[in-house]
Amino acid sequence: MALLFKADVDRAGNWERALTSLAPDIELRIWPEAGDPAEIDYALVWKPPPGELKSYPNLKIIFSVGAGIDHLASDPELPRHIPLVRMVEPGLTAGMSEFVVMAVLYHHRFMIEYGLQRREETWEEISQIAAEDRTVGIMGLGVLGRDAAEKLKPFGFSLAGWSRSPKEVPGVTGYHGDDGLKAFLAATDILVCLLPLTAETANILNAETFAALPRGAAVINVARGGHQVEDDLLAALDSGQLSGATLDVFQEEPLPAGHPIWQHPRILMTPHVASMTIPRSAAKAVIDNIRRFEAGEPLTDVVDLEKGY
Ligand code: NDP
Ligand code: OXD
Repeated sequence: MALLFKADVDRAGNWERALTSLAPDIELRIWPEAGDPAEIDYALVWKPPPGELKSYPNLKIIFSVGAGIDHLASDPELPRHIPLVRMVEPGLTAGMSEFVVMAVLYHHRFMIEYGLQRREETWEEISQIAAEDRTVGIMGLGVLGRDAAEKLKPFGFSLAGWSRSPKEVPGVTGYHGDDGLKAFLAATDILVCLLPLTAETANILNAETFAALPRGAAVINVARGGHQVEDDLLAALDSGQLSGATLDVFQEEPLPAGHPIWQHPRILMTPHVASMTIPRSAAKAVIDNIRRFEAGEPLTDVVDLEKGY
């Protein structure tokens, strides 16, 4: 039995240790040293070259190293009859919630304003706002959105969530579908995007969306760059409709040299690191699913390619 690994070469050693200690019976092959393609049963991948996955005739499961699978789903040659499993693992979830809490607090406690003051050597208090008087609205109430909401609860924020189908999350006011979007945005002071990138959600962070938020709202995008229309975001920041943004993802990554986002004083940016899959905990998620498959049990976290997530 062989598992092909094609992902971040820097951490291949960590993955190898984690996978082989849990499943010594599974032979690990690190791409491009795949050996005989017919011997590959499983593939664990992040951004494989387009068309690559169709070259393994006996592939049984494709595992994505990331939670988002948009880059795999957009491969026209993806073997769509093979189950595609996205990454759901506690390390990735915990890291994302840490980042979201950090960014929400950054905007809530006026760190953008104080950063601007500091540049001007200005010393000025801004009245604190109680957390309960701020609504954090999370777009996407899936694995990551729900955990972020749980981690924000102890601070006392008012919480809202927007999903495709209705969701009951205690302590979170739920909105759903296109019909629920305007009301969700109108209620949101700090918007967090944790949606998958699909045909429906592409460019959703646009001028119309920003205009539907209360004036001075902040936007945190930790999902995909394809969700944001960057010119609209810059215009909304420059007009004061938005007070600030935290961006971890960009339409083009790495962000091109000279792009206005690099220097914008109202943007906190990071290079697509809001969260990372942790090999130790992720290997367990992968091996558990392989064992389920071997036992003829249903797999968990299989992507619905029709929905795109
Ligand atoms: P899930 O699939 O668990 O959740 C997706 C959520 O989005 C669901 O609540 C779903 O609604 C909702 N949704 C999907 N389409 C729509 C739509 N058209 N309208 C309204 N709501 C919609 O995903 P995860 O929480 O695991 O991950 C979310 C994304 O985060 C990933 O796809 C990935 O792109 C990104 N990510 C980014 C990372 C980074 O470092 N920047 C790291 C990890 C992930 P419903 O519940 O009704 O199905
Ligand atoms: C993911 C990511 O989707 O890291 O997991 O972006």
